[in-house]
Amino acid sequence: MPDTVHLGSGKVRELYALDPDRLLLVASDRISTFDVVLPTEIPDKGRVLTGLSGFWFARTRSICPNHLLALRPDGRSTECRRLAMLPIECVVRGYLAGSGWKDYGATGLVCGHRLPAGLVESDRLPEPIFTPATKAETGHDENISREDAARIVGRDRLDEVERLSIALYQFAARHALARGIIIADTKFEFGTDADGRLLLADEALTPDSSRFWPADRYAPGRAQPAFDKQYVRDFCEQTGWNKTSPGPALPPDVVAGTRARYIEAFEQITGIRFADYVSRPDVVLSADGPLPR
Ligand code: Q0Z
Repeated sequence: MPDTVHLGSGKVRELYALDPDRLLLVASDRISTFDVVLPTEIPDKGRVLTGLSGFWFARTRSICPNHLLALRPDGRSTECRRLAMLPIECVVRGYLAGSGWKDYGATGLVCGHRLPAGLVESDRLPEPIFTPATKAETGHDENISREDAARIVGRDRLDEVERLSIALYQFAARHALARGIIIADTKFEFGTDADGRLLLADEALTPDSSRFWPADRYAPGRAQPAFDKQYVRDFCEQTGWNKTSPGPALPPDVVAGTRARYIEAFEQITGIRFADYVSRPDVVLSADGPLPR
């Protein structure tokens, strides 16, 4: 890509500058598990995640404006407004999993929220909670209290991102549950434009930024299978891999099964055939589903 400056790499994504006001976010087919990027790619994973993000950005504009300008014809690249990113992760949890479950077990609290006694792993919470975290350059994001988050972004800004994050989560979780997928929790990132307007940015409501659980297998009291990475995790456990880099190469059946799960999640949530997205990525951006030919 001539005229594009590479700004940075995430574990599975690349970021480029298009001009002073616009960025290009490219989702690769790389997959990580236990925080390690594996040597084998999952074909079309980047397209699935880009299409899902685009779908949510198009449908949540009335809740919160966002950075999306266009999807590229390759289906894996998003042109977006360049923003000043807030230095916190805006996590919303509707269910008790991951670090929320750990913190609850240790203290009965999650980021300062006092939860009812007697909850079990993966329980649905009485209402979704906002649990901000710091952005760790390397290693794990760290949960922080509302007070710490307020010291970082300011009280008014924090109130605003909390309200928007909960509203975005409630909209998406309700939509996904009606289509058989539980969004247990999710992470949003916000930024401000030159006029100080707050916009939703980065990726939104994808399996890489959220926990997606198949609703038909949901049973609290144990960890839930991930919608997307379960075959990969099961395979990695079988190999006896010690979860440090490099990870194991994935056999063809694990790749095919995982690819099928990503595509299934895309089609279940969007109601759009993945093949239609590949031939015309803009289909996810029209509010009424697939466009007429
Ligand atoms: C996103 C990231 C990736 C590495 C910065 N609209 C925006 N304006 C300014 N900055 C960002 C965005 Cl989305 C931004 N990241 C995360 C993405 C590779 C890091 F593809 N960092």
